[in-house]
Amino acid sequence: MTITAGRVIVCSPGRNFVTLRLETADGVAGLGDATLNGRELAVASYLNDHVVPLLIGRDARRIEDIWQFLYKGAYWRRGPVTMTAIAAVDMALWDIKGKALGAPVYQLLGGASRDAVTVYAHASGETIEDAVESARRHAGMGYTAVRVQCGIPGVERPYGIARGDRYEPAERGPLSETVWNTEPYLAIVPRLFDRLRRELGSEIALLHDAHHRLTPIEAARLGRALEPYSLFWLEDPTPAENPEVFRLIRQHTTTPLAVGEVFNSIHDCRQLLEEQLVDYIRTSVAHAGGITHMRRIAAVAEIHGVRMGSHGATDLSPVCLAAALHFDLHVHNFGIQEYMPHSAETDRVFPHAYRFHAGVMHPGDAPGLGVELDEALAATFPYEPAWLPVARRADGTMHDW
Ligand code: CS2
Ligand code: MG
Repeated sequence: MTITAGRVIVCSPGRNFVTLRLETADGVAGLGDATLNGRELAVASYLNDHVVPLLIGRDARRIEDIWQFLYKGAYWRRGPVTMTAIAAVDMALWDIKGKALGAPVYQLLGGASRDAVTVYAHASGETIEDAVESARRHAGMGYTAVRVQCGIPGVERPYGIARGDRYEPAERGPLSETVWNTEPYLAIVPRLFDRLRRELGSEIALLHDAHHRLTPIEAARLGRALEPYSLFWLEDPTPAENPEVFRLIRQHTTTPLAVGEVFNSIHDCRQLLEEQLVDYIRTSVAHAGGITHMRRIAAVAEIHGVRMGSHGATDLSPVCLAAALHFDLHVHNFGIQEYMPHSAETDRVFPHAYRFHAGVMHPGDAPGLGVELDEALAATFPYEPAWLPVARRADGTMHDW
């Protein structure tokens, strides 16, 4: 099982993806997702220039040792670029191991802890009425959980509102600057959830993403205002670089909190877990060191009564979604998985075994991760620079996007 080659494939079937393909002397190849939205080529270079040359000749079966080799061996630890590159190698090695042993990855992890993985959909609309309608439509498609975002009076292009049939934050062409205003946001979100509960009832799980835009006391105020509507979670209420600020939010509200989509390591999560300052950790397999490192985060979360809820935006490729589904199906302290269906072009470039039915997903039973990459088709969708927008307050001050 000697690694003989590693190739980085950058393609843009609707949006940019970076994929690592590792090959072995036995003819078994594996895929890993290395997409870091808006900073794609940095990871491609890290892999091509600094990782792949070191992998040639190594035993692909030694997943743990290769993880430690890449993490400790670089001397420079953590950070999104490094951890995304390590994650891509890790996913590809689990894929290879599964294919070599003829087993889906979730079986290698210890088998299924549940029959299927509950996912939440994205519902959104410019107005409360449109957002409620979108949530109702998703409930009609079988989803039992929906994240709901709506437009904010006076805020042009707020976060999370679908344009056309899907939400895609990265934009091709010049960088766009949006304007943010917290007060009208804090006023409208409780009204949105009041309508949702009145119209959709108490059964459906409702989620909301504040996308790191609030100060701790604003987040506390929103959490408290949302308590009557029993959210499944309030996501990224405030930037989480300093975990201590979550103490203040916790003092004021029982609305469950979720964080983690920009985390890269267990060290980002540790204090939040130890002090039980959050209820869900939402790290992604692609940005937090792969399946190998996600297992460690989940193990620490479990002893503190915190559940996992993998980030699953469309900027994570089908390879990452598959890896997340194998992990979710297995991990005992699973919460919920985000699911934003990829575009038809993306699905054609990455044929996959995972499937959605009636609000739940299953990774399928194909050996490995169960995702392939049609490289000839991928080559017809060359990389196109794209940027995540930035946000400023009305007086021009940079704000968290
Ligand atoms: C988001 C993402 O899915 C989510 O919860 O917060 O859409 C996020 O904005 C993107 O993944 C950024 O790349
Ligand atoms: Mg989010």
